Amino acid sequence: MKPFTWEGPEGMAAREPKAGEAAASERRHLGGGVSRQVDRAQQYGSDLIVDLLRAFEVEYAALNPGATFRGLHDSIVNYGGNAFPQIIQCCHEEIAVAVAHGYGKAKGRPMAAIVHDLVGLLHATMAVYIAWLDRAPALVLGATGPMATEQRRPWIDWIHTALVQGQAVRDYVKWDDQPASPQGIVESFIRAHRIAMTEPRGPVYVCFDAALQEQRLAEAVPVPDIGRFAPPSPIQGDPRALEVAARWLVESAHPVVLADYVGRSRAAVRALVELAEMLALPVVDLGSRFNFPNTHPLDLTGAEDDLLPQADLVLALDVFDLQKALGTVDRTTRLARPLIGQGTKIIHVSLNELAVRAWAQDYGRLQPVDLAITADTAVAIPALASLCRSPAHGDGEVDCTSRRRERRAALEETSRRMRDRWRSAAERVRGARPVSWPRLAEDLWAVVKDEDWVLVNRTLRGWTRQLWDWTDPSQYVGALMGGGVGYGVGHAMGAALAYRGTGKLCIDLQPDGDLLYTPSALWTAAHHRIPLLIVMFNNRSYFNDEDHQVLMAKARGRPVENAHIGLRIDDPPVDFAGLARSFGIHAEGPIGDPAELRPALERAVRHVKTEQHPALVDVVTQSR
Ligand SMILES: Cc1ncc(C[n+]2csc(CCOP(=O)(O)OP(=O)(O)O)c2C)c(N)n1
Ligand SMILES: [Mg+2]
Repeated sequence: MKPFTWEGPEGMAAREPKAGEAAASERRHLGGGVSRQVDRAQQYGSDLIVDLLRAFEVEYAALNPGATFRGLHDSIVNYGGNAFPQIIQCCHEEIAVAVAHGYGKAKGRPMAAIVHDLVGLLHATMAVYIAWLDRAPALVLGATGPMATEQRRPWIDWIHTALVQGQAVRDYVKWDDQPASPQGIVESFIRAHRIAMTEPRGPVYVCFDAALQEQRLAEAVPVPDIGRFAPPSPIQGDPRALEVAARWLVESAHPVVLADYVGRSRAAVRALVELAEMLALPVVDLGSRFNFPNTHPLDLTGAEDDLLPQADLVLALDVFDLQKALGTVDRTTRLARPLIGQGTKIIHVSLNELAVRAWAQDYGRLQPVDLAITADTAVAIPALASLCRSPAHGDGEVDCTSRRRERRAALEETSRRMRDRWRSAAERVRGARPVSWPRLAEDLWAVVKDEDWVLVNRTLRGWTRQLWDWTDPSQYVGALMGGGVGYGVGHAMGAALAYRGTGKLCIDLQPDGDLLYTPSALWTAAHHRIPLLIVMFNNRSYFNDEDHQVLMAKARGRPVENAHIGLRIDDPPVDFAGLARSFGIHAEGPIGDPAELRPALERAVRHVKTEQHPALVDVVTQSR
């Protein structure tokens, strides 16, 4: 009997590359120097790890090398033939994990990041934390000096070994383990994969003892049929609770939908569109994923300040931080104020309760909710839509049909007016020098709108959503949830790896300060021929914080002229195009004259498409 496997939310890749397509294209460009001889007989503990990676079709392993996994490194290359997984050589462990994070999000299944013992793991920690916050699957594989102390090399194997290493990330991975035998490796790996892929998804860490990796196996250890260890089917909400939610939705006069992580599943987005159309619901996309097409007249993203105070019901779908979603914050006092009224009912459908840990306070402020439903929105939204469609929730005594028609007309009008405002605001700054953010969004749109594009890092503070047509979940991999700077380019490269060979044009909207943390990622992009269009919005500042210093100065009556100290990146200005070229990447800039922008973007897009290689355009922009 074949084991039942639930297919899970669809990955967002437009087309799976054919077997070996991406690797073959890379080999063509990397040239010779690689022995074709591959040893296919499993002999060592680390060969077994490669068999497991291959069984799960793990395409890539991002790594920075280290002696504690020299066994595994050798096995990937000489036993696995550097395919499934293929090594993605990174210059920093934070980049390696960011790549795995971006890939897992875009592909819907994990790749591996291999991090050297304690020092590599400690470098990787912020990236692991961000993957955790973003609920993205990632296999973080680590290594340790031998636990059998007599097998340790003096000094280095002691200073780089901790008891137990997983503790460094335990509070922000879904699971960690350190198997102690070949059979233990099998069980640990399979369990880790399943846990990473079970919603809410996340990174896992498995640490392999160096001696166990290098141990000669008396006989080959078989990998079981992994089909029988698939993740469980998704969690559906309590039917009675869904019934109540459907009734409240149907009866509400002023409902508002807030959608945050819904876009993990294409089916959920489809069902949300259906639900919104059926009941004339305004949808606000909070942006952790692509949740709702902006071309839909019921997309009211940006109108929440007007809608929430009127709302009698809020349907929150997979919202990361409810307090933030339901209110507004005063930047000077840091105090949050709710936008909803006292009597607004709140329904929250999410998996948040399953991701609570005591260490990170990522669960946010305690928020009263009238109906909390633990469920995966991938199955709960379709269920809600079908309940609302059923005759039991028909019009009843209230004339819902005409009320909804009126509501929809009013919402469409609000949406039209909001879009007109955005276009006029963009028009007003079109000629600004250096380039304004809306101008950058407009010129880039003109260049990519006929491409099969996907935004793999940022949105230009929403301008691309406000001025472009976002029609499909595969056009945006979602926000970087961690707010940790230094992360964008690695994450973007991971997503671009997931899409390599699919014909999609991957676009990284890249701030300057962020890139300066991890510029060596550009070398990896060039070396592995990752087709990625990097468009910088370079304001020559850590401007987010400059803004805070201005605010402090004003609040305290201190000189605003000092607010740039420790924050500007303009003396000297960084030559990002020169930096990128030094890593072997086609690059242009700095471009501050808006008239030069579009031709440079056109050349860069052509380069990415024809050469299947990264390109960077350094655009000097307004601060914000
Ligand atoms: C690892 C880390 N260090 C510091 C910060 C504080 N921080 C938040 S935004 C920001 C500025 C980032 O500059 P840039 O990427 O150029 O974006 P800009 O604000 O200029 O648009 C900093 C330093 C952070 N969030 N994460
Ligand atoms: Mg900046």
